[in-house]
Amino acid sequence: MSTLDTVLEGLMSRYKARVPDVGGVIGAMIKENVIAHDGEIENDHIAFRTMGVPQLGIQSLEKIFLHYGYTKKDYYLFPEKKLDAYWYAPPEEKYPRIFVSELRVKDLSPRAQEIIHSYTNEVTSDPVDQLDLDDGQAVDHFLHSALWRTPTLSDYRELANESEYAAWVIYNRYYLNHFTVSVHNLKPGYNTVEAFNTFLEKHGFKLNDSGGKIKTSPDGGLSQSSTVARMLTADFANGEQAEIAGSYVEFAERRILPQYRELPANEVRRQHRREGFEANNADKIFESTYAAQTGK
Ligand code: OOG
Ligand code: NI
Repeated sequence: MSTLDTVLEGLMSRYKARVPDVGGVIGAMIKENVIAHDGEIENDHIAFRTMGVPQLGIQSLEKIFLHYGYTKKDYYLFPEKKLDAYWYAPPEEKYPRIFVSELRVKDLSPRAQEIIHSYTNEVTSDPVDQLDLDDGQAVDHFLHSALWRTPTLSDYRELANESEYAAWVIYNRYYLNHFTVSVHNLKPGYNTVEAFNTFLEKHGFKLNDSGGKIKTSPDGGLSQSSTVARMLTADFANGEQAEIAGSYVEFAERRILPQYRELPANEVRRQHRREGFEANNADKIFESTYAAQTGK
């Protein structure tokens, strides 16, 4: 097994244990014979959220995946949510793309910046520089260990008032934010986001409806939907507990590009389909962990 395999497996196993909808969706797919019992799910991409401070953020986290052969691709800006993001193409088709976003901390109010820095200042130098990136266990451990002290509930709530993304990262850190079921290679009846949403709702999954349940790029090539993050009981400092948003599951359909529509079905590969992401889709998908969605 390669180091990248070890790291991805570690991320997925923690994520499955924490997000009941992951096992729920996979179980429903097996039950309806959408995939075989031991069947693989094509993972379109995974996503991380980060704090944009000099020693952390995208520039830090990306070093891990660049080391494993990922290539940095397009940039996206989310002015209202105060976020920057990039996506990364994998070294081989069998691996998922990676979407990494970052909070533009400097654009927040002085008080929100003060709260964030009180935590992130505990990290005095870029922690990825101290990691042996060829040691998969060490990287796995890093991605699932605390970078800063456990936040207080009042800091969490104060941040959430200004940026729900900030509050999410202060508590959840580098836990996987979502993985994404690629639907276009599934069997007919399930191979569009529209059909897959019908299947999900029949099985009782709640979908993010910000901007509509299906988010489609202007070129028509990329459609996405996602579940609403379920609440989990979080342990805050001083023994306080509260229900907060955890992670969610996403679904993506990449259509065949116009110039390849005549290809025989068995010759269609990833490179023949719509690549990358779409800022307007992503803007709404972020809200899968926001109170307006999770409170429904
Ligand atoms: C990421 C939201 C955007 C996509 O595929 O466009 C996204 C997040 O919630 O952190 O996943
Ligand atoms: Ni996504």
